[in-house]
Amino acid sequence: MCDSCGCPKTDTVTIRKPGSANTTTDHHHDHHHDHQSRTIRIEQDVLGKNDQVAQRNREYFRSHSIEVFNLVSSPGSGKTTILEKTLVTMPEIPLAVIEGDQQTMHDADRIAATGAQVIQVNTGTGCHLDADMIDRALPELELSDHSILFIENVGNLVCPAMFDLGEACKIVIISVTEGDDKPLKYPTMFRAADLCLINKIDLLPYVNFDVERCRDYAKRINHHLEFIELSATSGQGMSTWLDWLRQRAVRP
Ligand SMILES: Nc1nc2c(ncn2[C@@H]2O[C@H](COP(=O)(O)OP(=O)(O)O)[C@@H](O)[C@H]2O)c(=O)[nH]1
Ligand SMILES: [Mg+2]
Repeated sequence: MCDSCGCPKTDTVTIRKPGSANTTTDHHHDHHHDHQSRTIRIEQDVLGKNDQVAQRNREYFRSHSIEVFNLVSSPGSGKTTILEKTLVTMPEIPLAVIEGDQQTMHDADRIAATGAQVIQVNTGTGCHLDADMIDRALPELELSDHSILFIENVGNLVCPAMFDLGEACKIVIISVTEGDDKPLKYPTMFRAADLCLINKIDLLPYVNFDVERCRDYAKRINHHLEFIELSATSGQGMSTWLDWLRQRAVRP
């Protein structure tokens, strides 16, 4: 459970048995309303402060022509592997990475092994990166003008959707081992993203994942969402992804 973003919103929780009508939870105690309004107030405070810092980050990135992508997904979808492959195959644009995880330097070590600039942010019990963490990490990197900064968020399809970091856009990654219904189950994340990478397509022959159904579900949530199907390990689709990045990078 996250200790900083105020989830879950008790007013939107429903509990249901298959085949039965919705039962909205009633949080039975005398201070129900106080409790709810306090939760909402805390959330508004947290998100309001975050948005101010995110805006400052965004202005900094814009003034230096740095294109920033916030990579969001469940744990294990292949974010770090995609980044490793991207970093070694796109030498013409300066690239840097901010890694977010609750614990360990594992991902930063993997990225550092490619020769790219990287800084790790460990969030402890926190389940997402926020704009202030990015603000504090930035002085540790020497970002060049006209570069790309990737932010690998903490593996979580829920809370990172709510936190603007000052990025140009969020990129949601789903791998074919996760099930094609995830866009319907986690709509906030798919609504917040501009691009969806469908990763691990080398495993399609072995899993029950319908790519068209996944795209259709995601389009119901976000009509503007773009898709790239790829396999970070086999390299299939990687050139489409690299072309997408090249088009987004701000030219000198
Ligand atoms: N088969 C297959 N495995 C992959 C692919 N991309 C990543 N993986 C594996 O998935 C696991 C999790 O990858 P990782 O990049 O650490 O995921 P992250 O938690 O999202 O950063 C690792 O064992 C990777 O080798 C892929 O395209 N195909
Ligand atoms: Mg990772």
